[in-house]
Amino acid sequence: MSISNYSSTVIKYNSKNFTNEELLNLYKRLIKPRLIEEKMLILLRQGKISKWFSGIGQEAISVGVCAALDEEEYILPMHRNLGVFTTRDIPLYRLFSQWQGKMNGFTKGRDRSFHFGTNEFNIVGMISHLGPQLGVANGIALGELLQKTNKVTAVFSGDGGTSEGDFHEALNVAAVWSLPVLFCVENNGYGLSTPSSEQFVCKHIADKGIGYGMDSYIIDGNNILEVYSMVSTLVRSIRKNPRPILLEFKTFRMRGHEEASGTKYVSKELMKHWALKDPVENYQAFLREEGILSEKHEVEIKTAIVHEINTHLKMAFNEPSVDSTEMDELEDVYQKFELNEIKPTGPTNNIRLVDAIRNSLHEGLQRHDDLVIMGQDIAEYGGVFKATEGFVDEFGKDRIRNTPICESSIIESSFGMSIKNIKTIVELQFSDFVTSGFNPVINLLAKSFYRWAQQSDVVLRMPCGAGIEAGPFHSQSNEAWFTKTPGLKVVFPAFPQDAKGLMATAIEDPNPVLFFEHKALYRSYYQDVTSAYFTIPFGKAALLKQGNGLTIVTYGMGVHWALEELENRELSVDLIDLRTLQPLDTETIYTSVRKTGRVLILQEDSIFGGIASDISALISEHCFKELDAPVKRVGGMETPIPFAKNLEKKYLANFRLKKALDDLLAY
Ligand SMILES: Cc1ncc(C[n+]2csc(CCOP(=O)(O)OP(=O)(O)O)c2C)c(N)n1
Repeated sequence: MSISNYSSTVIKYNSKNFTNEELLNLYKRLIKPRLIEEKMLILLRQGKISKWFSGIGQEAISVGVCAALDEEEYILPMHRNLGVFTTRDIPLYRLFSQWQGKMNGFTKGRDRSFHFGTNEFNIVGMISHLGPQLGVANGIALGELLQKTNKVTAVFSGDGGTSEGDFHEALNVAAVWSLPVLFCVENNGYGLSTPSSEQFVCKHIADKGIGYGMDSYIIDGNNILEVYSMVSTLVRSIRKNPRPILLEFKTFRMRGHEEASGTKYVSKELMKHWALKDPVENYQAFLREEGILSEKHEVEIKTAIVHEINTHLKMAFNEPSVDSTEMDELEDVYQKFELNEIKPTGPTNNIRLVDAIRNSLHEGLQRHDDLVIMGQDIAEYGGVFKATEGFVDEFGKDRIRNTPICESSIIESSFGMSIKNIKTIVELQFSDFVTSGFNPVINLLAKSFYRWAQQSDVVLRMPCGAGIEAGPFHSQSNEAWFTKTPGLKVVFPAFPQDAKGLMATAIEDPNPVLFFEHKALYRSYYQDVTSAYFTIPFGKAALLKQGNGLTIVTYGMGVHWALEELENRELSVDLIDLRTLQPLDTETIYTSVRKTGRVLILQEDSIFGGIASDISALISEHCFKELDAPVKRVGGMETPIPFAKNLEKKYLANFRLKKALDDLLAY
C-alpha cells in the first residue's frame, strides 16, 4: 500500500460542483479496484488465481461511469472494468470466489474472470467475443423503453472491439430505434498488441458517431471528475430524451493485455507519459493539495479497504473447490419448464402451414401483451412469406419491429430483452442468414443459462429448405448447426397442426428455440387445423404409420417424401416424424427399431455431421442386437445446394430414397 507522493497534478480537475464528501466518496471508489489489483498481481505470481486482465490506469472510467448511473440501471462491462463491479458494491468475497471458480461466485465454477452477469446488481458481463455486449445493451435498453422506466443502459467496449461488426450494427440499431444507451469506448491505445493506428484510421473513435447520426463526446478517461460530471449530465438528458450517445474515453493500458503477455511493444516514453497521468495518483494529489484528504485520512481509508480485501480473500480461499455431479451439470443447461399441455379440441379450419404459424404467432401476441416480434420487413410488408401480415396494424410498431439488416445485433438484442423478462420472436428472413448472427445464437442464447442462470426466452423463426430452385443461399436445411449445441432447442414440424401447437409451446418455453419452417410447405400443404389454442410438448415424435417390416425416421420435408414413396408400395412400416430434434424422442425410435429390426433415416440436409448420423450412432449403441440390417441414412448430396431444377432434384434426398429403401429391404 503506497502513500501518494505526487506533489502536483498533471490532470486538471474542476471540482466546482462537488461537495467534499462527494469528492472523497469518488476517491474511495477509485482506489478500491487499484488496491484489489495490486493484491491480485501478487496472487497471480503465486499461482493462486488464473488469468488477469488489468485495468490499472483506466479505473476512472469504470468508476466514474458506474457512479453516475442509478443502481437499477444496467451496466455491461468488459474484461478491464473491475471498477464497475466494486462500484456496484458486490461483496468482494463473491468476486474472489468467481475468479477462483467457486460456488460463491456467479457461475458455479462454469465460467471465469469477469464472464458473468448478475441481475441482483444489474450487471451483465461479457462473453469472450467482446462485441456482442453492445447488442445486448440495446435489448436491455429497448426493454427499458417499452416498459417506460426512463432508465439508461451503459455498455463498454475497447478501441479494438470497435472494429467488430457488432459495434457497427449495435450503434446503427440504437440510433434507428432511439435507444437510451451510453456506448462507452475506452481507447487505451492497444487491442492486445495492435496499436489503434492499425485498428482504424479515423482520428477519434468519437468521429464515428456522425456516421450513425449520433451525438458523441471525447472525455479524458483519466480524470475521474470529468468522467463523472460528463456522464451524469448525459444520463440525465438521455433519461428525459431517450437516444444513444457515443463516448470515447482517452486513456492508456498500463500493463500487458493480460499479465502474462507483457508490454514490450509499447515505447518507454509512451509509458512514462501516461504514468504521469495516472488517474489514482493524480486525484489523490489533487485532494491532498486542496486540503480535502489528509495523509492520516488517506492511510485510514486504504487500511480499511486492504482489511476488507484480506478478509474477503480469506473467505474465498477457505471456500472448498467446486464440484458437482454429471446430473447437476446437465440439469442446468436448460431452464426447467413445465408445459401447460392443452390438447387440441373443437372446430378446425383447413389452412396452410404458413397460416398455422401466423395463427400461432397471433395467439402468442394476444396471450403475452409484451411479446415482441422482430425481423426484416415484418411490419407493414408482413415479412417475405407474409407470416406477420397485418400484425403491425393490430399490435403496433413497438411490438412488430422492422429491423435493419443486422442479424447479430438483433439476436443479441433479443437476449437483452430476455434479461428484462420480455419474450421475443426473431424472424430470420431465410434460415441461411442465421450465419450472420451465428455468434450470439451459439454463445449467448445457448450458453447463458448454464453460465449464470440467465434465460434466453427467444424463438428464432427459420424459414428453410430446398425444392424451390433458390440456390445455395436460400435453400439450406441447417438444423444440424444447432442440434449439436447444448442449450438450444430445435423444432422442425412437417404439418400445419403440429406447427401451430409446437409454435405455441416454443413461445411459452423460456429456453431458446430454433423453429424450422419449410418454405416449400408454407403454401403447398393444407390440413384441418384446430382453431382454438393448444400446445404440443417438445420431445414427442409422431408415429404416422405402424408396421413391422421397417422403421423410417424422418422430419420436415422428409416426412412428405416418405409418405409419397410409401403410397406406391405395399409395405408394413413404422413412420416416425420426429417433430423436435432437440429434445429428441429416442424412446420412440428405439421401441420401433427393436420391433422392426430395420431402419432408414431420411433427412433433407446433406448427411455428414447431420442429425441422421447421430440417430444412426444412437441406434447402433442401443439397438445393435435387434438390428437385421445396417442402419441406412439418406440425405442431400455432399455439395452446396444447386440452383437449376435438374441439379437441385438430384441433390435432394428423395432422389435416392427409392433405391435406398430397396437396398435396405433386400439386405
Ligand atoms: C471475436 C474475438 N476476437 C479476438 C479475441 C481475442 N481478444 C481478446 S481481448 C482482445 C483485444 C481487445 O482490445 P480492446 O477492445 O482494445 O480492449 P482492451 O483489451 O484494450 O481493453 C483480443 C484481440 C476475442 N476475445 N474475441
